[in-house]
Amino acid sequence: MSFELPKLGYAYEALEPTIDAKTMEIHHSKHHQAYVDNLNKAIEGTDLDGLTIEEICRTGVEKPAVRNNGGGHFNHSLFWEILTPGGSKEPVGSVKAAIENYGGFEKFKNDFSEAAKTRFGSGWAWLVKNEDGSVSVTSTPNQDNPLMPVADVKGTPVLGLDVWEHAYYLNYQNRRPDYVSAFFDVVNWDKVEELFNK
Ligand code: MN3
Repeated sequence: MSFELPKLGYAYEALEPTIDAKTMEIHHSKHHQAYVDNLNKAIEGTDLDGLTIEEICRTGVEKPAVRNNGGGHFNHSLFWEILTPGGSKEPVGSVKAAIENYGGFEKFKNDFSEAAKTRFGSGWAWLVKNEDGSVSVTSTPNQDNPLMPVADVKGTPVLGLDVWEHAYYLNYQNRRPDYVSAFFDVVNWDKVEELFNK
């Protein structure tokens, strides 16, 4: 069984002006496709073949090709899902309550933005659900994620932001902070809530 590139629930241009159509097209159809293809090659004929992408991230990332491409596939699949044209402005439901306990939406936004802006080089910023139902903010290098045993903060990712230059360079060039603050305009908090309750 091999992994496939997921279809987006919106058009490439639908997230403009936050994320431009060309960036979305290259990011989804080239970068993510390459992670999928290379992951399939890396697991073919191994005992990882047949596991879910979450299982692979949790247990199978000793091999660099699996870590990089398995992470790449999981991370991007989540990223596309938590974006939506126009965004939904604020957290809802259980994740809203968890963010209140964390210190509130403003504190979360500040900490998440700081994590995204200060991640040196390529990587991701995350909101993760901990086992006790609380939330933490963290970041990971490259295509690592909080499901992986190698992560500093482990938990279930419910919101992620790609801060690789390929995610924003066409529109924002070196202005990663502008990309990070614009990101909040297109977050799908209903989807974050769904992931939180899974
Ligand atoms: Mn990317």
